[in-house]
Amino acid sequence: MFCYQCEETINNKGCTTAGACGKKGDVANLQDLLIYLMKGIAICNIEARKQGKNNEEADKFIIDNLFATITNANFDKQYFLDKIQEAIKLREKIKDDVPIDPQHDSVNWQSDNEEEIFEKSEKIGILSTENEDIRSLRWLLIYGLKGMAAYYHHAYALDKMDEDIIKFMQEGLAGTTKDLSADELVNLVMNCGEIGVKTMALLDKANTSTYGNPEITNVNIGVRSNPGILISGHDLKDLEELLKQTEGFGVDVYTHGEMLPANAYPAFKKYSHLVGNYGSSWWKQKEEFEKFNGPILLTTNCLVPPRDSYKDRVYMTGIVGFEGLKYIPDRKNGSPKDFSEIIELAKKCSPPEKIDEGEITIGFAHNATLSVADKIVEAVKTSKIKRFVVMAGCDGRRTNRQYYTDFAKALSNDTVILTAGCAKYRYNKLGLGDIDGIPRVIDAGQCNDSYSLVVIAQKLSEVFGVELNELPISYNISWYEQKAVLVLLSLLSLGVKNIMLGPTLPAFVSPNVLKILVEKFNIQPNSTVENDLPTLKIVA
Ligand code: FSO
Ligand code: SF4
Repeated sequence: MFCYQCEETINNKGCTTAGACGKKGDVANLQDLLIYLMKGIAICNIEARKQGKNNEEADKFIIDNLFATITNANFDKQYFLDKIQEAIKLREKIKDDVPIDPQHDSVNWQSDNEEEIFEKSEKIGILSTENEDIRSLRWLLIYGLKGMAAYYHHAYALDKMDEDIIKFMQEGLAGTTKDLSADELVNLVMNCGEIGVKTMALLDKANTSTYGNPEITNVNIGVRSNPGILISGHDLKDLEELLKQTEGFGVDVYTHGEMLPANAYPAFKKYSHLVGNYGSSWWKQKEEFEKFNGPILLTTNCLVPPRDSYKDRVYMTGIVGFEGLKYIPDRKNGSPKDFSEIIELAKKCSPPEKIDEGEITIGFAHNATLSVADKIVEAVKTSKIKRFVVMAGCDGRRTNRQYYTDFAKALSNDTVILTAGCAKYRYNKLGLGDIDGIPRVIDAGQCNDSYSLVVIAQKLSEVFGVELNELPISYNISWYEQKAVLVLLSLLSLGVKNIMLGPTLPAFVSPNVLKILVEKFNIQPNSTVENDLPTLKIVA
């Protein structure tokens, strides 16, 4: 195996025998083969689309399965073996409908023999592209597409679709099979950022038109005495159905990790048994799931291979996979998922053990933040707010992430943090206070809600009549997995410069590709809090 898609890749080079995330070598190889076959499907479906014979099953397959290969989403060997067979069938079906010029092996290769499948899976991975820079750009593009697929997946679950996004995903995949120059690949990567903004806007529309605009909300982080169900991941539709089905059973529902922002949506606030958020970010789940005592539903990444002690209480759904865990099947013919087994188990469980108490304030997506824009503008004009620092992105388990807590603590009282994603857990319980009622941690929501930060920045630039890069906003972004890659590319496509990225730079960015990013955008690695504060023009 060779995988270098996330920030935890071993020695910041690549995982080669097993993933630091727990992904086994054979699963990593099968994921590579599935991506390879999806490139073949993309090539075929682009042609089919041109001839008005687009295969919608192929569109959906690519979205779901790019998502399934994202870090910490699916560790299940059988899942990938099955999907490889489905991919071959699907591709052949398109070829039956439309004659395809066999331009690439991914359009032709097939086998149902496990030995041959594993043999092939070792040959078509990342290292099969010899030129380091071309390899870097191809995979930068594929990782951006994985992020796009994840966000698009949530949008279409809420019936919001966009043909241009689907087309771009397939053209991007097909592009990685062609003999494109570095410049051509850079252009595709930048296009990926542009379509990334469009995808996040689509998801924002899907979420807010279905569940209302998030409201500024104080969320309980303590526990009650009822048994509970913990829901984690990013899928709001799963939460909606779970809340409906748990009503009236004396079972409480708590959010975990990236589900925290759901507490701010009007459509969810109406459920009195949605009682708050339990715990913190994804990597603490071993400890926190243990103490929760009740069933846990994982709707998306990030799943950490579970301990035996609580494994029986973990349920997966959607694209999440792990051998031996229970799975809640997909919706069929418009009927909701069936969570009754989880509810029955919850009734028999003890209530959660307290790990926190008090409240945190959330819900600063664009609508709520813009509703207090006058206050914010006034605070900037009177120098009560001197600077904003965008600290969006992901959290991770390595000790170097302490940097973000230290950074937040070192900020002076006239600096406001704008955040989204699970990165916030490094500082959202520090009690950093407020400036005339504006909290010093403005939490826009999940990582996909980074779009809200863009809308807020665009509004500020309009009000102050200056360009985005002239605003008193610094960017100190923490990344972990591929959704963060898409968010980064989206910011770059909007022309945002001087982004600081950490805690380490992506291993998949080669020195020459980094040079391009530095020359064009002045991307810079983080170092120490003392050094970075002045670099980011922040007064401590
Ligand atoms: Fe975090 Fe995991 Fe949302 Fe990621 S829970 S790390 S960028 O999957 O998606 O922020
Ligand atoms: Fe390694 Fe990250 Fe790939 Fe897991 S996802 S195998 S930790 S690079």
